Order: sequence, then structure tokens, then C-alpha cells
Amino acid sequence: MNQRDVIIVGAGFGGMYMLHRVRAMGLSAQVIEAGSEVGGTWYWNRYPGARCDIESMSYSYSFSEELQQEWNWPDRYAVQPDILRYAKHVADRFDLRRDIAFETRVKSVVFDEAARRWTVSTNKGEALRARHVVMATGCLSVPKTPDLPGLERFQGPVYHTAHWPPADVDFTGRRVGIVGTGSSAIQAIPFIARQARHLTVFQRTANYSIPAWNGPLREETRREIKRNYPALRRKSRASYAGDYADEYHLTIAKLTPSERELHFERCWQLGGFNIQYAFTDIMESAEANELACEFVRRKIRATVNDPAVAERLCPKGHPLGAKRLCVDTGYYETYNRPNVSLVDLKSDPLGTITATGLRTRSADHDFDDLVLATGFDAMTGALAGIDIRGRGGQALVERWRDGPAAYLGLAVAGFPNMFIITGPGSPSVLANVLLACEQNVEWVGDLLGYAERLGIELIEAEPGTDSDWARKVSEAADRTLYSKANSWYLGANVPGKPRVFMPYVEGFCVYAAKCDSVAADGYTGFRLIPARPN
Ligand code: NA7
Repeated sequence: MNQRDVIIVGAGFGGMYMLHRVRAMGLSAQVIEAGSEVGGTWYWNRYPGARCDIESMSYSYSFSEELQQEWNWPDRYAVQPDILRYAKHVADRFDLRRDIAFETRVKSVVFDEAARRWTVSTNKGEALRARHVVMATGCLSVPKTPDLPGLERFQGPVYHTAHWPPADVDFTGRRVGIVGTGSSAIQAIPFIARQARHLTVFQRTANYSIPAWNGPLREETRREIKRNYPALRRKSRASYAGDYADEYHLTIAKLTPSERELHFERCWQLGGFNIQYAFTDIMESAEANELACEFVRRKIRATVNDPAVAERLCPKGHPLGAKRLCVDTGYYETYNRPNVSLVDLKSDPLGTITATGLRTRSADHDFDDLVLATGFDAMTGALAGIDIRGRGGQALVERWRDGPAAYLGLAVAGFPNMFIITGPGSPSVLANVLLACEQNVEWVGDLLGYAERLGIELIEAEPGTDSDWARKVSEAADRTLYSKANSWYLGANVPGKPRVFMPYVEGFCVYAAKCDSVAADGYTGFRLIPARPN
């Protein structure tokens, strides 16, 4: 059987860097990737308008000074084709492709206790053996197609934003219906509206969206950031969100009404996540959060011409930031177009999909094409889709029956030498996920190096460390407003999924410091089992 030191599942930004890192340590590695290219989420999410909501100069690898100096991002926020182009460039520049098996799906990952090796089996009938397995399967990689009654009856094409066809889809002259108003829909809607004859948006929950104020990156800005990259990257690593944007530490409750308005307006003008990360109390105090919500609602009412439509677009009933904030270009303005209509599924619930459209309680809405922007089985979906078995043949899905638990978001007791990049319990999706990937990869790389030097054959989270970590992550979220919405952070968007708050809310910097102290103390919480004498 084919043997490797490390098998890495997934060739997104986590998997690509993991490969580069373990190769540099002299270990043999194989990446297995279901797609036909590198890029992970940026390979699959090709819908019109797909764009990163973190600034491109920040959402890019920092591990190579040459790479960050030579690459030129055209826009403040990169579009999907540019991010994919970047991922391909990285793969070529570091000669990664020779160790990536594309169009290959991992079916099972099974630990052989006697041999102390993992067996990784693929849909192509291959089986590989490895000492270590790194699951770089991504946080948002399993699209969720909701169980919409009658969906099979619809006669036109059905698209999912996270599974968009490689060739452009042309909506010119077509009537389009889109279900969902999360980040993906909020990015796609303005694009589809410009092309389609008519677009009907089916909204269940209105979301808070902040303008990106995107535009071409000026050459001076790019040069300035490149000159300051080392300091900016250090600042990102020392920040809450893993980004170098200023985190102001203003407290809403301490501001006078006019100061508040001024700072909210400043944040709005800066765009994107600035409004969430500028304030210390925004995710701590319901009253403070409500002031920010009301500010955004005023912006929506001032933008959307029809007051009834504006009111339906105003989010109510969940705090700003408790569902991931959306970042848009012309989203609310799109509802001023004569060819766009909004159906509120809360007041007029979905009945069934028909052959020609969607029937709500009060009306039939006909369209030619249906777009589902209905999200993901986040953070655990990809792992649940693989038959992962640790000691004693125990299945990971069984271990996680009451909710996922991984020590530092990285390791599960009973699953030795298996590491999850940006797993449940890591800050990942609440931070700049690219930096979160780098931090996890470097930490795992260091741990593997440590084990190599000391002749350690098995690295395993001690029993209880994973569930303790998950409990603390969940308790920390409960002390904030993050847990006060039916979000994918909580698994609430997938029927039957245990409701456990998965991302680490205390900040990227706090998490990274915790990982560092675990390492500095000789990897506390891990059992390090030496190789058996020959
Ligand atoms: P999200 O943010 O999970 O949004 C999914 C949307 O689809 C959301 O508006 C949902 O409404 C809606 N939805 C899901 N199922 C249904 C059904 N059955 N009926 C009506 N509406 C439904 O996914 P995205 O892809 O937009 O973004 C995911 C992340 O990717 C994002 O946070 C960024 O990190 C990038 P709901 O809110 O559940 O009422």
C-alpha cells in the first residue's frame, strides 16, 4: 500500500500550506482534493458577485515575504476569480501540484491501532497509509440544499451558489427566483438583478449588511501596505479578528448620542466589519448592540425608496453580528430597481415549489431559474461526510453525536495523529480565516517537528480535553450575544444538528496565545507516546 508520512484532505488554503510546511520538514505528504483545482471554497463558490469580505491585502498568505511582495491584488476586496488565480499561483510557485490528487474524494479515514497508522480510502478505490492525517476540509464546504417541498417538480434549472457551474450562467431576459439572503445571496443579488428580466428574492431572515466600498486598490496603497507588511501582519496576529484593521475599543454605552452617531457613521464609511470590531460592547450588551442595529436600519430606510420594502429588509429579532455580518456592493439599492421584488417568507410562508415557480401562502411567484443561496452544513459537514474511525473503530460522528468537541479545535481524544485545520472550537470563521489556517498549520507543523525530534510516534488529545474545550467555547459564546441567533455558528441552520456554538469567540489573539502556551509547556493536554522499540 502507498505510504506517506502525512495525508492532507483538502487543497484549499489550509491544505496547500500544510503540504508546503510538512515538505519543508522533510516529510512525505499527499493531498487529496475532490475538486479539479486548488482553492477550496474559492474553487466551488463561483456565483456571480462572489467576493471576499476581508480586504485582499490581509486575506492572503503571510508565510512567504517573496509571495506577498510579488502578488498584486487589483481590488480592495478580491473577487472569486482573483482569489482562485492567487491559489493557482501559490500551487505553481511552491510546486504543490505534484503531491495533490485532484478529483478524488476521501471516503474513509480509519486508524489501525496495532500498526499505529491511518488508512485513507478514496472513491477511486485507492487506499493510502499514513502516520498523520490532517483534515483541511474547510468550514464552509458542504452546501446545504434545504428540503423545499416540491423542489423536484421545478422544470427550470436549479443552481446552488456554492456549486455554481464552471461556465458563466447567462440570466439575460430570464425571470429568476433566489431563496436566501445570507452573504452569498447579498453578493449575488445585485449582479443577477442587472442581468435578469426579473428577480424575485425570497427572504426568511433579513440580515445586517454593510457596504464594502470596494474599488480598485491604488498603487500607492498597495506599495504602502507591502512596505509595512511585517508590522501589519504582526498587528493582525495580535488582534481580535486576525486582521490589521484598527480595532478601536470604543464603548458604545459611554458615548453621547452625537458621538455615537459620529462613530457609527465613521465605521459605516470605512465599510465592512469595521462597525462590528470598533466597539468593545457591541457583542456584550444587548442595549449597545440595539443602538448599532438601529443605525443600520436607518441606513436601510434612507436607501430603499419603498418604505414597505425597506421595513421588510430591516433585520429584527437578532443582534447585529450574531449571524455573520454581510458585506455588500449595492445590495439595498438593488431593491429600487423596477425588476426586483422581495417576498418575505416570515409573513407569507413558503408553501411549495411548483413546476413554474414558488407558491407562498398568498401568491404564486413564477420564474424560469431558481437560485439557492441557502448556506452550508458549517464547520463539521465535511468531516461528517467521511467515515472517520479512531481507536476501537469509534466513529467521529458517534463521538460528536451531542456536538463537536476538539481540543483547541484541532484534536480529538481517541483519534491520535489526526488534526483538524480550523475545526470546531477554533476562531476561524470569526476571524480572517486565511490567517487562522496559517496559525493552525504552523502550530501542527511545529508539533510534528517536536514529535520527530523526540521520537514520539503518537500524539493524542487527552481524554476530556476536547469536551472541556468545547464546553468553554460554548460558555464563552453564551456570555456574549453571538449565541443569540439561529445561526450556522450554532448549527441551527441544519435540521437535527446538535446546537453547539462552534467558533471560538474570545479572539484570534487569545486563541493563538493559548496554543502557544500549550506548546511552550510541552504540549499540555496531549499524550505523547514514544515509538515502540524495534
Ligand atoms: P447563510 O449565511 O447560511 O445564508 C443562507 C440563507 O438561506 C439565509 O438567508 C437562510 O435563511 C436561507 N435559507 C436557508 N434555508 C432556507 C429555507 N428552507 N427556506 C428559506 N430560506 C432558507 O449562507 P451563505 O452562503 O449566504 O453564507 C455563508 C457564509 O459564507 C457567510 O457567513 C460567509 O462567511 C461566507 P435563515 O437565516 O436561516 O432564516
